[in-house]
Amino acid sequence: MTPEINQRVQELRQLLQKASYAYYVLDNPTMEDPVYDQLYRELQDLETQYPELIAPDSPTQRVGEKPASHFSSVRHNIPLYSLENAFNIEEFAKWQERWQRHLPQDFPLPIYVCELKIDGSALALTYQNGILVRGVTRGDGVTGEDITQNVRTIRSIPLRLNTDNPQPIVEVRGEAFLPIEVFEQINQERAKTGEQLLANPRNAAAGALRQLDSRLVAQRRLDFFAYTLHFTTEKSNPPTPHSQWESLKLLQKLGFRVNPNRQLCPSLEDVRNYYNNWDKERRNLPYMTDGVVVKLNSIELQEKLGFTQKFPRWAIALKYPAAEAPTLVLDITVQVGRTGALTPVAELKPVQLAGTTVSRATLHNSDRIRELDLHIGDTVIIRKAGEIIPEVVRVLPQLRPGNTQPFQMPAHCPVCNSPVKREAGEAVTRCINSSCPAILKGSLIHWASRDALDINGLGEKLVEQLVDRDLVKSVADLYSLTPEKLTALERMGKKSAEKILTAIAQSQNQPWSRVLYGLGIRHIGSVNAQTITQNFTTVEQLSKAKITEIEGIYGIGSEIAQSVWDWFQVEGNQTLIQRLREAGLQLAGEVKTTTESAHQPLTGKTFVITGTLPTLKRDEAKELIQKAGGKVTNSVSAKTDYLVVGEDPGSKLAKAEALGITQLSEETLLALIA
Ligand code: 0OX
Repeated sequence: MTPEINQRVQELRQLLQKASYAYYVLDNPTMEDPVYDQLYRELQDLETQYPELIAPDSPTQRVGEKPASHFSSVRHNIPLYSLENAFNIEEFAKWQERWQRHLPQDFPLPIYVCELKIDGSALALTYQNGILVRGVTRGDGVTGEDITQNVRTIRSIPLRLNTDNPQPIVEVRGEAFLPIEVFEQINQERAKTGEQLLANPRNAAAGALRQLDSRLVAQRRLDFFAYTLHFTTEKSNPPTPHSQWESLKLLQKLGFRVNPNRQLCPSLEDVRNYYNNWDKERRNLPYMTDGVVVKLNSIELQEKLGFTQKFPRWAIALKYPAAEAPTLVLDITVQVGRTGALTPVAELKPVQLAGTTVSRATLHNSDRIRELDLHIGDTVIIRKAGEIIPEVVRVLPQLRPGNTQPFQMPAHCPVCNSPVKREAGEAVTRCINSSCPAILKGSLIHWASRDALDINGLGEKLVEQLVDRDLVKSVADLYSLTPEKLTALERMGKKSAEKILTAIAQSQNQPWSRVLYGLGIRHIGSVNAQTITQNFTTVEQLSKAKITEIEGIYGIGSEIAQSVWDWFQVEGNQTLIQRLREAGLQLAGEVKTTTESAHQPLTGKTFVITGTLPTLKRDEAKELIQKAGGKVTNSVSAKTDYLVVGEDPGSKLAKAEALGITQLSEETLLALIA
């Protein structure tokens, strides 16, 4: 290993760290994804070649290679206190009077800092000489679980603090959380692949953090807001903050994401306004909050007031009441999904909850009903879990009428009446009759969905009719529908029938990855389908592949591989593939694009240069690009991959912006071809 290689590794780390910080913490990306990926791969290759260069703060070290066997229980460096709760401003005023008694009577009212109370999982992070060395769950506040490997996967947590004067030990606290959008995506994906839905973002985040396999944690895309900063050992010139407000600013400087919706509030009136305002506004936030945290700003005052047995005297959680309401369970019905999973649903007496009328709530599965001890006729408390899916929280047994019976999951499918099955170790009961109309309807809707074959107009109502009238018994039958068959249906004119048949015919051009996703194989979401089809470019290859070969694909685990393999073993599925082939669907095609450029970093890429570059002359830049396998042209078009931008760029920049073409600085260009 030469000093040049070492220097290159350091340079790559710095570039990637800077880009990652801009993307995950500042929400202001400075580097395009393909550029990031290429630099990342270069760093990875160098670290594979020279393992002695691997360092714990390298961006490549966020995800562990293999799962942990367990988490150790460790003692917190500083205990994590919980917060006293107030549920309205009057309770807050009483708390204010209480802490004021600890101070002289004429003590002026100090300033508060109001922060949003993020509804996630508290984490304690330890940085030693600026490097993240430990991440621990709250636990009981004195000891927690060491989940360092999982914490490292959270991109907005820096692996190295952004400072030239790292203190020996820095302790940072904050809240890890799952953005609502990610939570919803995960649940949509789970619904499609027949997995149990996650109850709410908080549980989903806590569950993810306790996964032993950090590769799975990384897939959850957790985020983190920091709110407490401690220096436990002091070196010369520790940048000791004097207030919570300064701490938050310093945390941000050190590289953490700090919630921007904080506010200094000099009076109780200001706190009241903040609390009331965010009760409405929080519904527009991309993450869950369950209240606000009010803290005394002055650290000196915080130290003076200290702690009770359980809580700091200088902070309080001013919570919003949970969206809960009592109602009556009129019935429990059972739905059958595309995968045959039977989901019990509570049919409720309609009730207002957080602005909407709720008349149904999921009961997940029979275990959950047993846990709740729920009978039809019970009065229950329902909650909008994470304000997203209504669920039954508990039963009020004192209100149970006489003569009710515990609910029994049916032994037969409520749709096709064939016997149902519950696999050992699984919570889900399934209908295993593959020609069950409920399964068929679900499969057709999935086949037509946007990320699958994207057949416009083939919605729930039409699918109902097609299946109920025996016009369609498999997705392959869609391709032999005729205008006559369709116009015989309710509310179907000649024009609509033509439109639908055209949409069905167009789906024959959809790529092989979408067809694979559309087949609805368990655990195969659209991302997995793309990964698999990049590696198995024809259905023949995939149907003949061994489990180990499927598992060998990066990002595809054993459960997924098993599921694909199982699917192709079923004779009926082989027949389906044959029929889809005859119908003209794409069952081959996607090729990995990265292999062709393996030896030359810019092979296949077209560049345009505009403006004056800081160090290179135009011709020099052109030559460098060409030597690295790239092509340089004079004008921007849809075929341009990158625009290299210098000072005073010409009209090419506007055109590239309009076409959404990736822009590069000279620095990034050089990094790409180095
Ligand atoms: C939150 C949150 C939680 C620090 C000392 C007592 C409470 N969930 O967003 N805790 C704290 O502060 C701790 N701040 C927050 N913003």
